[in-house]
Amino acid sequence: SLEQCYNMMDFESVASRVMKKTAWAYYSSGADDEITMRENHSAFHKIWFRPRILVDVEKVDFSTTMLGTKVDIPFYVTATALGKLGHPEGEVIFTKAAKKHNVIQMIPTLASCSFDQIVDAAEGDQVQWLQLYVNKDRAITKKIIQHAEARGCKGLFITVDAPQLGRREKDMRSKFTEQGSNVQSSSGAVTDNSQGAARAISSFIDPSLSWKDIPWFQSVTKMPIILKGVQCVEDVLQAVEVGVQGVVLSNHGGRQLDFARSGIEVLAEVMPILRDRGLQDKIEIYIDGGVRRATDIIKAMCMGAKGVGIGRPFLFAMSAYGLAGVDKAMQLLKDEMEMNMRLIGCSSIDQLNPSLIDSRALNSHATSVPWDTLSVSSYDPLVS
Ligand code: HOC
Repeated sequence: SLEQCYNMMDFESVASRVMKKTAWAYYSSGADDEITMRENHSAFHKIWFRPRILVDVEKVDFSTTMLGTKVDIPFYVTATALGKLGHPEGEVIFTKAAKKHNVIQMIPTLASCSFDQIVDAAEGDQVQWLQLYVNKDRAITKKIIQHAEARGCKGLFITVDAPQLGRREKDMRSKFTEQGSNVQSSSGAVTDNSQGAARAISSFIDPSLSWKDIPWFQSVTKMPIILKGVQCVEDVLQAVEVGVQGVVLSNHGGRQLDFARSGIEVLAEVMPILRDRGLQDKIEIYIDGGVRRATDIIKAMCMGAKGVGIGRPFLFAMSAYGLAGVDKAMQLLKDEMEMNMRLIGCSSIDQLNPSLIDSRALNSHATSVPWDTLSVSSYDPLVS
């Protein structure tokens, strides 16, 4: 029951049992052997705390700002496709939970609800961002961007890690046929259901997208532009160079290139170089992938992230318990955050800094990811 969910993993466990097999396959799958998907969370296990003691932590405030918006806690609901696979109300559940907890929702291009439904579900001055897959037809892309800006979106997150779809074999095996989604109308997607959900919805995406296109995006919108899916410091430096406002160090939840490094590991590469060059205030650095605990959030903030994106845990909470599930998931993260801030001796986000962690083990690729053969080969081609 919901009362018995004590952490993000509990929601995942319930979702794996209550979701339709095809829907579970789509949400839970990663690319190839799913090494990156598992490493995303395991990488946080290589970072340990160096707490300070005898600090007054009676009052703890973990609010912060992201792209100028004040939020209660340094996470945002990152974009995940096809919310109605998990729950008939789809992404508007995230909108409502994000409002209640005062965090930002990133609206996916490939949402099940229409973009306008998701914006209409927002209340008052609630802030939303747009995640963009760039369509081969730039007129469609321009229309989507300008509509989002007109409807009040405060950030444009362009996905740059998906020129082609990764192989998610669980999803491919489930031969998904999707119903009840308006993906086709909102994104121009072409449908081919024979290779799994992801392939069915992704053929409209432009693989020729390049750095040369960035000035065009800057010319069609005043929204801050953030590149989502950056994976090394060279590309962060180039992002600073072209004048975008942020990057998300992300490997798409381990769903694209297997053996891509975790966001937190890339952060460890990026921040010292940005600081050395005095560029740390020129760009906001976000990470996503594998965030399951407030300690993960705190580690990223200590290393210099501006915030973290959380995707699957909220999808699973929604699939298991609807709005009540997502509400509880967010509250659990807030509760964990308050306690762990106290335990490391910090009463506000600006006190988090690299001296509070020991991340020396992080860049060692003697990875601790358990090799779970079942997760990649539980299907028996002779039987199914
Ligand atoms: C090549 C485009 O983000 C997912 C979604 C949709 C994928 C589109 C990839 O399943 O990861």
